[in-house]
Amino acid sequence: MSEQIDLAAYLFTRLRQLGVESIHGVPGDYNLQALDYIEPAGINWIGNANELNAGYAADGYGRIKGISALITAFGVGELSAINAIGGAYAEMSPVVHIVGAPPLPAQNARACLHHSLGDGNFRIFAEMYAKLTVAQANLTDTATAPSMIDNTLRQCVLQSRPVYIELPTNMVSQKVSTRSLKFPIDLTIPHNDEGFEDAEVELILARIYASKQPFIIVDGFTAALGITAEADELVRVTGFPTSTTSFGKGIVNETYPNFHGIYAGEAGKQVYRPWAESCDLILRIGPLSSKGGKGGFTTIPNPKYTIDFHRNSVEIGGTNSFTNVHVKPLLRKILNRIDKSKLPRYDPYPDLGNPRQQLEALAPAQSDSAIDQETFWQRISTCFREGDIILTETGTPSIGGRDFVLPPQTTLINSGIWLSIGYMLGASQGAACAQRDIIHSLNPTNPPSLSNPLTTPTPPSPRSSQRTFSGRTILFIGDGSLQMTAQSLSDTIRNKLPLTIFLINNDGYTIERFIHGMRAPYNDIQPWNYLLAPQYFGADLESVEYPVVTRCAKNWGELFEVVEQKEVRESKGLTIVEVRMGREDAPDALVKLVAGAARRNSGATGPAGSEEKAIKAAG
Ligand SMILES: Cc1ncc(C[n+]2csc(CCOP(=O)(O)OP(=O)(O)O)c2C)c(N)n1
Ligand SMILES: [Mg+2]
Repeated sequence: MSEQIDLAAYLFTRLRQLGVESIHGVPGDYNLQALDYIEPAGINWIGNANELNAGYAADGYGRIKGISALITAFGVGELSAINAIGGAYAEMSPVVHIVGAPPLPAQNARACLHHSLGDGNFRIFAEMYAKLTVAQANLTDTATAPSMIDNTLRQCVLQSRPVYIELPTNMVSQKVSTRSLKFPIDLTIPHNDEGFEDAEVELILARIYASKQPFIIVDGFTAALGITAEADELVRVTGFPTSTTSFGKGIVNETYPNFHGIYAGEAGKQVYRPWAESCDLILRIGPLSSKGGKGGFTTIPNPKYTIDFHRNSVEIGGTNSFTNVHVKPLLRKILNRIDKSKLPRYDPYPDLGNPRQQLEALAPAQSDSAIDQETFWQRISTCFREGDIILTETGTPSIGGRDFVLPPQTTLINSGIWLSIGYMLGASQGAACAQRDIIHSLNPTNPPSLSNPLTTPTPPSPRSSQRTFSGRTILFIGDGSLQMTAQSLSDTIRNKLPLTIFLINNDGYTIERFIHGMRAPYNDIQPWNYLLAPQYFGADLESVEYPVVTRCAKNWGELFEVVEQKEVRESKGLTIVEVRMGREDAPDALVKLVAGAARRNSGATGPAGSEEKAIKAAG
């Protein structure tokens, strides 16, 4: 083995070792030379049509695989991707953003180069990115570059947030030592101080044993913190009534009898709220925020009785906060020590509803009736299978998807706070790609055919405990959102990624109509011939290997017929099912949620009054 390697080869080898098997991005100055090193490192080049979609796709890939990479041009490319990186930061997705920077001599000479602002300042974009990434590396020195790369990648994985690497063109083929490549990057989570952790564990266990009405809420950061398995075990072992937030949906096995759907405060099911508010212990795992800034600000039943498990801290009762305690080993120790005989038992068990039974209790839909938002999300759940990756875009899909009844071993991606529409179309391309890469690497008949001996196959993501992959990625997206990033379909087709899209065509921005301007022209959009998109984007409509299936359903009868079709169920290629729904139809939860938003927009801070009044004011 040679002792030296080109710097770009070092970087891509490290990425491959960490599990990046496909890389997203767009060529352009000053990254072209670096792109030549991608394939030799055993990484597949996706080649997106634009950087924003590439960034969204990298985010989706990272949420499934535990790491992803994106490469863009300096200035123009990186700024196009910055919305995606902001979202990855906010929602904890591990994306390595590599920027091909101008050669150092030109930077030092403050040359007036294209893709710069022309003022000789080459730091400005890095400064912007420093605010949206957890670590940065500017690879200007061969002596320090390997350790800078290693440290940056380590932070990306451990903090599950984006990082930023600048690779000046003249550095690409500079030689660096291969010494560290022989050892994997150390990804071990720091140990907790023994005595301190013991005290924590005993305190939390004492609170659990003393409680009379405990409740578990699993939130969306659970996956990013790598504690999916621990959360699932806690739910199973304690048998405590459990909910997730919409961001955390799909993380724990939703077939457990003690799983009761989404808890969403004032926007959720009302039968549930008084019970939740009278709980004397709420264990919140991986909360998005400690202040409960979502679900209409009412998603924490009672902060006084809440124990929040964050990445590096535990907050008890909203007052007592322990920092520098790593949640994974802490939860593991709690699970190891838990004495089941001391756990409080519900007798009788509260009637909190069971999503599966609610689905079974639905009256059969009338074939010729319009497809309604109130029951669509439950009814479509019968199509889901173990191993599916399901995405719901902001708009009626993300709210409606709260009612999905998920089989075990499924992953749901739902935006928790960034809510940038169009994200899910790119993310679904990335997730489908990650799923394909995982299936490929899990198959023992597919040994890694890598020309670079330093790249070794890596196990799939530590983020999820999902071990079954169906090969299907299923996206629910509104017409307005699809129009934002439609070119992403081209990336999916180009890479022959299996993807099923349920396009909710309700003729515009329905969620916005409910917030403000029900019939206002700014909530209308240009109606597209959506089902012609594959043709426009150059899909081979005759292909057997990558079949393109497009269908439209205007009523329940048509929808049931479509989803029963073999080619739709198999979903081997690109499948688009256009689902027509009413412009002014929305799930009940959305009506309540936006009523809260409308109240706040008008300056109100008090508790919910009449929902209808607020809606009327909003419309
Ligand atoms: C990048 C971005 N621009 C604008 C918005 C504001 N916005 C939120 S939802 C929405 C409409 C979504 O419409 P559609 O996808 O058709 O879903 P629907 O509610 O109609 O089902 C808009 C414009 C946003 N969240 N993100
Ligand atoms: Mg719409």
